[in-house]
Amino acid sequence: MNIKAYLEDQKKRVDRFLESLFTDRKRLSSLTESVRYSLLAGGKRIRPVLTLAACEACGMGEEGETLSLPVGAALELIHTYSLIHDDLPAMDNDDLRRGRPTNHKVYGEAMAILAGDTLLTEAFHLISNLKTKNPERLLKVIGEISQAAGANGMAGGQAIDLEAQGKLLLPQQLEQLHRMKTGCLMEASVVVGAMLADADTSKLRAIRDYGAAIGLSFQIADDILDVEGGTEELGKPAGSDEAKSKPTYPSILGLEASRRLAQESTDRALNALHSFDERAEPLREIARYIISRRS
Ligand code: GRG
Repeated sequence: MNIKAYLEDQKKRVDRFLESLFTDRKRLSSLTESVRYSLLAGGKRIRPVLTLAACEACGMGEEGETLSLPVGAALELIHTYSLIHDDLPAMDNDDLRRGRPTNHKVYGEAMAILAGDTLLTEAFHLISNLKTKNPERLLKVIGEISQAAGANGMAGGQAIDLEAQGKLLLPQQLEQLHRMKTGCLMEASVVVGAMLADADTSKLRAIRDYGAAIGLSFQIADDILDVEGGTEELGKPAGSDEAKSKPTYPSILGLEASRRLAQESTDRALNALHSFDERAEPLREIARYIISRRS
């Protein structure tokens, strides 16, 4: 399959859906402007695409077809909130994101905080508003995503990351940090796709293993790109991890060992899908793409 064309098509579907959000004329304000500024600034849309691909791999199901796109979009809202808050002066203090000035550089810190709060909150509203014959399943989806974004996931990982700056971490500690900060939301992206397709326990387990493994390889690839990529390709300043004394895979293991670890993690992701048929091909290709991407 042509993974580039697949990713491009799915990204377009996601972008169209995201375009339709925060457009209520009565509620248009500088807050919604600032939300749309970051939400529609581009981005690979990898989390919603993972939701769509996992749903497809598990057979889509009656409601998977209609619900996987809005649920995937909700994950992109949460991801965008995390980027806006991550860029704030109190956190990473970055000026550039997705190739444009960061949200707080354009709208000010207070509005950027509110834009993040809005995106996180509205993500759950979006899911809770979906029409379903199986509300219990949607509750499970909400549970999965909220756990991945909260203290045991992304926010908790970000807290550990802040405290780790300038410190030497063991490889296991680095893995735990990244598992929480980046991996949990990526894992949730595929798990909710599988839930919406009514996957059985063994399929759900396999999809979760796949998600955990690509979450790790995504982060290692991100660390390597920060060393090797250019600012234009990345849409954010290259070399910023080192400049901020952040512990990263290349700084702890070296570049070669980091590449090996990313490949091993990709192999684990592919192994997790061994019992899936050709409908899992997009997931397999995404796993390969994650470690070969340039942005
Ligand atoms: C503020 C609670 C809170 C959390 C922030 C995700 C995160 C936690 C910070 C982002 C810092 C960062 C660059 C992490 C590395 C991995 C990562 C999430 C990269 C950005 O995601 P992509 O590559 O970005 O999917 P696009 O722009 O394509 O959406």
